[in-house]
Amino acid sequence: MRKIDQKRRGVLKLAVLFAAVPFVDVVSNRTNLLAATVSRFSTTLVTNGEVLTAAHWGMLKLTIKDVKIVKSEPYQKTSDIFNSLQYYTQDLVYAKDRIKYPMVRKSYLENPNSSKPELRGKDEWVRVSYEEAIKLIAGELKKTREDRGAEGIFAGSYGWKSSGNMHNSRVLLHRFMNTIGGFTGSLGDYSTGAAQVIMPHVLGTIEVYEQQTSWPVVLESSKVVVIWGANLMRTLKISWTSTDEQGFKYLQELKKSNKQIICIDPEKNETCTYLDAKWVPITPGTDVALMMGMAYHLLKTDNYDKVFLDEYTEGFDEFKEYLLGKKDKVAKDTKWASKICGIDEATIKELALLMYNNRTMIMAGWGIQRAQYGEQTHWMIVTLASMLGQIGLAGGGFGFSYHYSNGGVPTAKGGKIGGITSTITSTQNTGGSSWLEKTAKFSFPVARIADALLNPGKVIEHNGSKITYPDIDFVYWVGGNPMVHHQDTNTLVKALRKPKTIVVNEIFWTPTARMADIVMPVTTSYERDDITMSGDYSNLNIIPMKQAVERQNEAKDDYDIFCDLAKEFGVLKDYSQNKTALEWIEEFYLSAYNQVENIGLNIPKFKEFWEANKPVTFEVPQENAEFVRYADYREDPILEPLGTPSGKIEIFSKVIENMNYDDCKGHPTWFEPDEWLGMKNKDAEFALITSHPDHRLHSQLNNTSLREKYAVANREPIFINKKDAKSKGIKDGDLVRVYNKRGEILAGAVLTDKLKRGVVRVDEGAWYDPLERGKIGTICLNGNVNVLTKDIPTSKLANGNSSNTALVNIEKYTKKAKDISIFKQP
Ligand code: PGD
Repeated sequence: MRKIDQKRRGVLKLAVLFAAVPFVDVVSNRTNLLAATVSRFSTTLVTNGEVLTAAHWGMLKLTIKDVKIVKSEPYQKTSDIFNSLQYYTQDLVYAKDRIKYPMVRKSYLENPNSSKPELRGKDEWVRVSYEEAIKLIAGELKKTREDRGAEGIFAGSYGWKSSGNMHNSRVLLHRFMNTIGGFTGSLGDYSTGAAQVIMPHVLGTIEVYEQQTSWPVVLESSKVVVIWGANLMRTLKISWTSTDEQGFKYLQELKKSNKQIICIDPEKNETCTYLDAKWVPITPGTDVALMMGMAYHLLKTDNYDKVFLDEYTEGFDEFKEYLLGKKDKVAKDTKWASKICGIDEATIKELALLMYNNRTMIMAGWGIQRAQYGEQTHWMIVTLASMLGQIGLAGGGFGFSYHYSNGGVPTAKGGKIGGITSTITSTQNTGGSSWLEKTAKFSFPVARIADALLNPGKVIEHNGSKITYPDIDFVYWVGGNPMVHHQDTNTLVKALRKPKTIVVNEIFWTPTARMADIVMPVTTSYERDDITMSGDYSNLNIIPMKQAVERQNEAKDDYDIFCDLAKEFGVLKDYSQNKTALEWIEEFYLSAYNQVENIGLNIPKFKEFWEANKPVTFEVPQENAEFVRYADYREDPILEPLGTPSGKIEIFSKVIENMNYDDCKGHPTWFEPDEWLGMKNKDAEFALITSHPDHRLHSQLNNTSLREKYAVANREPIFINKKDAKSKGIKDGDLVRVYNKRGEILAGAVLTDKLKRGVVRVDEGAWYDPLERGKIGTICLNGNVNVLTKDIPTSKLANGNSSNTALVNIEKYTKKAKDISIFKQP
């Protein structure tokens, strides 16, 4: 194996890329907490100069002029790949649609007991004082708690919030709710809803959020790289903490390598184009059928690793029976597969043999499991990879996180900062996958929210157990935008009419804030102190996120709001531990400081770090650069068993089989989705894919001037194959009505030959802008794709979301369209 240049081994250094920042004309920062004690020292604002900060989209250098942000740019570059998200901080801070003051829906303010919930989304708003808003929230929360207990309060509050281990709004909300007696929360997430539940049965680990075989190993050892339903060029622009952009660097090296790169995808996406890879266009939702065709061919031609299957897997024989069609009389051969997935038999066979005969890394994305029966995709990838027999070998096997948060970037040796915790007794670091922590008293799968609100008392199956939906009457949402992120918006509007009270802490007048009864104005992360690390897997940098500008209008930090609510409940001391945000931040830093000291290295003391305006950067030890996932298991399956019942990779799972579900059997299975291109009696013509956007983080940044670079006819773009568009009389730039039985949206046409015929793409994340506010079924003027998607669970096993299982019709929109108004004050 190639050795990585490690000249800087064992030495920690402060990054010196950032020149000294002139902290002149300093304005003192007010500590806005009504209740917590004052910090020992406080941040001073820069009047003119530069401030380092961080967002999900990377480390940013902000230029401040007269105490205002005038410029935002990347702090450093790692490759030639452009990250469009990094230039719009000032648009966010000074956005026209900032929530300026606490606001209450008129009918709710008049009488919370009879508040006309059908007016949510269209009622007038009334400005109230901050103190009045706090009292109103606390009073109604107390009433619901007395009437219904913790079960009646939903604070699952899913969302990507902002970076920062202190102002982690969802955790702050959970901490508050736990301090006053608990709440109903949610299980899992929208990203990997299906895979994260099935993988523990198959591999004994969640797998999707684990470190990958390191990129240097892939570059050294893989001959073939198969990118299966992933678009790294887009998704590596962001990270759960803050992207270190090291993945871009490796992508650039992959481009320069002479490896054979294949992209299996309905679209020749940016990554496929950048890497000049071979594009294998596939019908959406049929990857399992393709993999089964490949598996069948390997089996029939005796090109599969029997030794690996015997030693490291469980239940291949049961799967083999199914593959050969012993029971259902359907052989999953290449002819069968080709008919379903739209890829010719020769290509299927060629792919299978290429992957068997060469060291192959399968880099799979998550969009393919965000579909009905999504559990099957990743299970089948593991099964196919087991037949190839390269799991645990350098550059072989599979990786489910190369496209996310820079998975595969070697982990640095240093310390991890702490983070605010969701209970006052826990001390765990909530920086990483904090949203997966089970902190609530009662929970249901996150994407069942509309179903749960609409059907209290309903019992659902979930991963071998039964869950009863609680009767929710109070919803508190922070740091998320369900009116954009949840499937089937019209059903969600109906569901959000059920609870008595909805409170939202938000920065902007998002579609979700507009559906609330009480809205609390929140600071952006540039108006408060915080701290984060970059690189969720690499742990490369600790970044100070010092307040850059004054809080705008009456915006408060979520921490302030929850401290003041905690005061109303008499639990402020427990909640805040009498600490200001900066004191917490210092403590989080100290946690890393101590870890670093324990391994004989050193980093600056907190004050020095905080005032230096530079990240602390850690070194990567050589052994981490050589990491091969599952090498230990391969080396010694007896001493290093997997966490499955058999200790092996479970191609057949007795546990799942015993659940007796009709939509998830004991081995990978092809299930025909409710809506797909190959179905009989289709009631719509095109398969809809809803990828993650290139120029947003979900819905974040849709309200900035970056939108002007991609909006078409001032709407979200719809990408249509040129021939399909011609058959519908649609031209580039036309306004298009996209519709199905669930709803309709307007979108702007972009014609392309990079999409498989019969497929259209509208990215998720455009803000819902209904023609008639608050009305169910009205057209969305801005093109929120979830108006069209299906709100069904992936299966009874995982209950993940099925956002890529939908058919739509398209037509040129010839009427005069109303202009969008969602990015203005309501
Ligand atoms: P964001 O746009 O990031 O989307 O859904 P998510 O709700 O996470 O929303 C975050 C919100 O938090 C923004 O409105 C932002 O203003 C607010 N916010 C930011 N910082 C703070 C803060 O400090 N305090 C408070 N109170 N608020 C803050 C994303 C979800 O969408 C995800 S993760 C996935 S993977 C799904 N993907 C798809 C998909 O592929 N296809 C479809 N059709 N639908 C999807 N939905 C899901």
